[in-house]
Amino acid sequence: MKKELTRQQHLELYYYMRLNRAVEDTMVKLFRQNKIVGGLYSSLGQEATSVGTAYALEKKDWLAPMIRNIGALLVKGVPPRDIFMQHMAKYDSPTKGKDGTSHFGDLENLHIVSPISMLGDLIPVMAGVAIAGRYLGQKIVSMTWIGDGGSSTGVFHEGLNFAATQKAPFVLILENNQWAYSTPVHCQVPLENLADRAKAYGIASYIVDGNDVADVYSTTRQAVARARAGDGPILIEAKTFRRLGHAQHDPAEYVPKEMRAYWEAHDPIERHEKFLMSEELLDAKGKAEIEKKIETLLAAEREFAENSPMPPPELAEQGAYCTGDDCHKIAAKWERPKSEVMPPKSSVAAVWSVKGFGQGKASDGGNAPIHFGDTPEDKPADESKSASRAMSKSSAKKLVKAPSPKPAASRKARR
Ligand SMILES: Cc1ncc(C[n+]2csc(CCOP(=O)(O)OP(=O)(O)O)c2C)c(N)n1
Ligand SMILES: [Mg+2]
Repeated sequence: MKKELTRQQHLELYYYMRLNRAVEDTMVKLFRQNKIVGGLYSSLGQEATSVGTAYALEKKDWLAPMIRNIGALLVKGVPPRDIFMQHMAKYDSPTKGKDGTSHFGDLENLHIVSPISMLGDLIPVMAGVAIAGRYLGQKIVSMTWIGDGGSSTGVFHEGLNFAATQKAPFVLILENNQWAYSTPVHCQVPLENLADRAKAYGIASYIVDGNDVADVYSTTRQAVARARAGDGPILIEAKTFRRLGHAQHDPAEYVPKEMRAYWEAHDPIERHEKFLMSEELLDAKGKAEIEKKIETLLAAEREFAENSPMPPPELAEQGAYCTGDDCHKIAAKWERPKSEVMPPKSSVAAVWSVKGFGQGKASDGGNAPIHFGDTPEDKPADESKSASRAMSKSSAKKLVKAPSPKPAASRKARR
């Protein structure tokens, strides 16, 4: 798979992984200087997963990061200064100092949905984003990440089931870093491969070596293309390892030494660098240039962040409640005149659509699992209302027992 990538792609993946690590190293220094006001989570050793997956998206696509996805934010175009200021709760940060970690997004330009702390909740949200994009004819794909621990939440399953049923163009990255706080995977889920969770929802899945950036990228690219083409959601399990504790406060002494040693020997940046050198895609001079570029960039970004003021006290009382138009300005980007796609003309064929979607038909032409039958079109509205009223009174009970109820009546009986 490595050979499929261009030299530029290989080098960009390397650059973003190095940038990801350098940004987090800088934040550890800031944390130790007491300049970080919130929690600080590390993605040390997981950079290939964050970077390789996000790199497979197009500019118009949407993502929602989790705490260990700073790499994905950098790939999507978030400047390091925003990440520093956000963690330092500075006034110029995306949340103007109101949040001390990674709870920020950019709906207008970068198409990033802000995460919240509740694990799994981004899954139905991003499924919704994917469906909205389809409705607007935008051909977008949405992506979010979930941990091994987070994959056991109820909303993971509800969300994935919803996305699968709706055939949402959505890619979910299950970042299996072997630990959820101090709980190892085998103590919280009886599966060898977490990708098998996809089987429950009838969707495709992949397993990748989460520490091999080229593998992560190539596989995610395939998944993104399939989702965009209408194949429905796809789950990718990236097998990787959380090299540090849950956050700065956790020395993670519960991790067996051999396990740590194994994964340290599979560092994603070192592995990719070795590959680049052996293929003569990078040499010592090129490496030094990349290091210098990152050092210069981060020095300037850090200086900007440190010089940004703390928010004024009066800001605390603003923005707590929605104030109307000045609060949320999320405007849909319509590709066609609204009148063409809004009711009553919403039956106009979409620019891009899933075959059979909305007509009760599955992609193979058969009835979709959620199909209850077509409403007869030839009856006047009043007549069909009174017919269904009569049905509900006199025959609903009988219909529940009937071996093959008429579709419209079965819908009534289920209520
Ligand atoms: C619904 C929910 N339950 C519990 C928590 C508390 N919590 C935050 S992170 C975490 C561990 C998550 O582990 P995992 O999903 O494997 O992600 P990792 O930290 O390894 O990246 C827990 C239990 C939460 N934020 N949300
Ligand atoms: Mg985990």
